[in-house]
Amino acid sequence: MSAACTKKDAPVQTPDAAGNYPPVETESPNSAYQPAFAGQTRAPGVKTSAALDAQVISKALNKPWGIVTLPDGRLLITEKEGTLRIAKPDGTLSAAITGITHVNSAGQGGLLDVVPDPDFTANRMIYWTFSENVSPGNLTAVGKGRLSNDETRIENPQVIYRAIPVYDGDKHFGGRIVFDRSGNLFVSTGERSDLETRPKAQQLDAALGKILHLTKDGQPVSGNPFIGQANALPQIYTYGHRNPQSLAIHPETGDLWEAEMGPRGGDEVNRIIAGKNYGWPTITYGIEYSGAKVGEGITQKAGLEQPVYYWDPVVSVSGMIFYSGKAIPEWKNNLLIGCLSGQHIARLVLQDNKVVGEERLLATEGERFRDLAEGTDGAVYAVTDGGKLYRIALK
Ligand SMILES: [Ca+2]
Ligand SMILES: [Ca+2]
Repeated sequence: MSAACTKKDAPVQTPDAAGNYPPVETESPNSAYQPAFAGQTRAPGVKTSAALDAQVISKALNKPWGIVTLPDGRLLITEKEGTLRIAKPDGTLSAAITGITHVNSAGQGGLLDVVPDPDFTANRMIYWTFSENVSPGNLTAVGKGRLSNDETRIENPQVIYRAIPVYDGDKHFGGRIVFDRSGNLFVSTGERSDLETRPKAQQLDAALGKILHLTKDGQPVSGNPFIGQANALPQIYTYGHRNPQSLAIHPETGDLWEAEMGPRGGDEVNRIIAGKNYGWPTITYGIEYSGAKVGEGITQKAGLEQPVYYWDPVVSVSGMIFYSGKAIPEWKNNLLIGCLSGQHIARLVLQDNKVVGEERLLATEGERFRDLAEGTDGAVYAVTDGGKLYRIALK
């Protein structure tokens, strides 16, 4: 099956002199807020010029959440209920890989993201995030273990980090995990959604609503910004996040980028700088799902970071990657973001750390795109809530 990348019934558009199209979003915003700078939302539309081919190479995944490429080109995929699968680039799936226990898969929880160790070929270690039952509730936790030689189970699973405090809820676990270039981990946590826990995104004695920087043993990375500060957790890297569902390292600058689900009209992309406060819930674009304003209803405050980009209405950002340009050269260093309610893959063109172009890919598929990976072949692989695995390459 081949998929077009724009709506079949979309009017024929012609680009302006700069090659830009109208912004891809045509709906009215949910709020009356204005952006802090030009291009912070509704960037010019762009269109991939090469002909793309998107194939559904498997429909047999059970609620996939995270996908990542292994050094041999196969894909490691988490399933929310607590299992993993390995997919070959042709879509052939392994049996369910077991051994990860104590996963609470209620609501938005479950076995979430996974990454292989940078030395995976030698040590077969993997690291994952999950929502763990811890009396009297649950929390986002980070585990590690070894993929058995026969690839049927995870050996010696250990929990290396628990994002306290425990809370009895089923929302906003965050849960992306990536390696930095030094062999340490970045992990995102959500603020657990409820008004009771929301303020903890601003509190440094709680690991909710944070980006954490951890060693492979869950310890603070040397140089973390709050080490030695009273009443601050030394694993914290940045704070003021709502539900960060996306982390990726820029292939050239090495910067960490993040995207998070905001309130109604407030999904964000951020460039993450150690020690900074990304604002939630003190400042935000968008409004409560009830229609009320969030807090004081302000979008800017001195000392709090502005998002690089935001969407109003939201697209429900999920897993994202920077694309290398290997097989699709015109996407080099673009950000590709799986969107859930938006039911497309957002392609953002960046220049000087700003968004200068946006495209919606696979928007006619009707799928909630949960996470993406770039294969060693340069193809983009994407998993959907409906259990599909896509392979996107040039025609
Ligand atoms: Ca991933
Ligand atoms: Ca923010």
